[in-house]
Amino acid sequence: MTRAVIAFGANLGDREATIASATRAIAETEGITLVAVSPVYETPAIKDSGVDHEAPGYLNGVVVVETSLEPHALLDLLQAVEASHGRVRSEHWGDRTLDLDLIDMAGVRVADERLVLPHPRAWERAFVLQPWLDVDPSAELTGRGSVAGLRAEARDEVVRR
Ligand code: A4P
Ligand code: MG
Repeated sequence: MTRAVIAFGANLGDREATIASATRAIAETEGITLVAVSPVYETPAIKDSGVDHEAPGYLNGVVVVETSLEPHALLDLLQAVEASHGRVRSEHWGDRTLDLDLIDMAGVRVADERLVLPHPRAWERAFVLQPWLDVDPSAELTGRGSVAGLRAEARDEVVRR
């Protein structure tokens, strides 16, 4: 079993209901045991151009799991759960009902056309680091060091719900 951190983000539709339903779908999957579900944070949308206060705000958080799935099989699951919750891919970093990102899998490194692990932008995102820290104060991001240290440097704004 490998510990994996999955980040969720939603900024369209009934965000709480989507997150609750997606968490349930992940937890019910064979080969996955839910370890922790973080508090949820309200966060302004980050676009290529920076913070976009005009776009609908996000709810963000993380779930920590133990899994026997290989990284790509876990990504397949996350994409299936996104699809079953109405995710449509159009604009890059566009608004979405649900985004599920694989953040870290306990030291595993992957870099291919489908999957980059650890997630290349997690280290600088308070909307990932803060909820992860809440459920695991001693967490380490593979190759980047302590989540607490990274969180202290992250500038984006998160407000606990
Ligand atoms: N992919 C590669 N590595 C991974 C990984 N570790 N986890 C590939 C998940 N997917 C991974 O993702 C595009 C492709 O990345 C997938 O086909 C997968 O094979 P996507 O979910 O289709 O598109 P995306 O999420 O728009 O792209 P991207 O670049 O992953 O975006 P980010 O970095 O996830 O950012 N602002 C706030 N406040 N909160 C947010 O949650 N999220 C984003 C998306 C932007 N702004 C945000 C938030
Ligand atoms: Mg994504």
